[in-house]
Amino acid sequence: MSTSSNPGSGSGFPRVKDDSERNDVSTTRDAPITVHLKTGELSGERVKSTIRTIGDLGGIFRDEKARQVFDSNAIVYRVQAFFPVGEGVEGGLFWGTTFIEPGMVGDEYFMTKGHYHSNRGRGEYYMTVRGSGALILMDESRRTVFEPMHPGTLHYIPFHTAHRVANTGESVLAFLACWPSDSGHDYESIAREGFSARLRKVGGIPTLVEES
Ligand code: S6P
Ligand code: ZN
Repeated sequence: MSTSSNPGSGSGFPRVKDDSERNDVSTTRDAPITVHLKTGELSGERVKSTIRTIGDLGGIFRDEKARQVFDSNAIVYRVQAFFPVGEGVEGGLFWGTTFIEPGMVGDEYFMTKGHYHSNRGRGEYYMTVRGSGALILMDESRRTVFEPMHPGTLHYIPFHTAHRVANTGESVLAFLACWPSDSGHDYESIAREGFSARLRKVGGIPTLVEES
């Protein structure tokens, strides 16, 4: 099969005209994305970043007073992601890295908000590249478990499963993720019902403690 040449490739990579509905073989050839394997950092013109601060995480931690002691602008985590097609498009895949700072709110580790995929029939992969942490998984019968995360650990998140990550170490935790572009994020169910257990530091050890 012959491949068509890219007219702009001699003088660098041309900008992609429309990110949202693209579905052709030049998606990353025209505007490459690279992953720094030691840090997880993504680079490329089309990488988008999101930051979550302590102020964004009201209602997430058990000890609300301990959360309010922090500067509300303190960063808890940030996400870099590549969306080759629009959010909600069926058949595509997204890629991202999440970086969680070390820290504690009361006896809970800095962690992500956590979500189900709005389209419950969508799974996901995570792979840890830096630091140590825990992937907390809860199925729809509200059974919660966690998997330890260390550089190189691969985590399959089954569909119909809420997921959240806590940084249990003393340095930044970074993990790569790949998920279907029609997954969506259901944060509301977590805001309303929470996880059935919280990962707390008990006697110095990350321990899942059932909510009473
Ligand atoms: C997306 C994937 C991750 C999270 C990220 C932040 O499906 O699971 O990219 O979005 O780890 O977590 P959260 O719960 O704030 O979206
Ligand atoms: Zn997800």
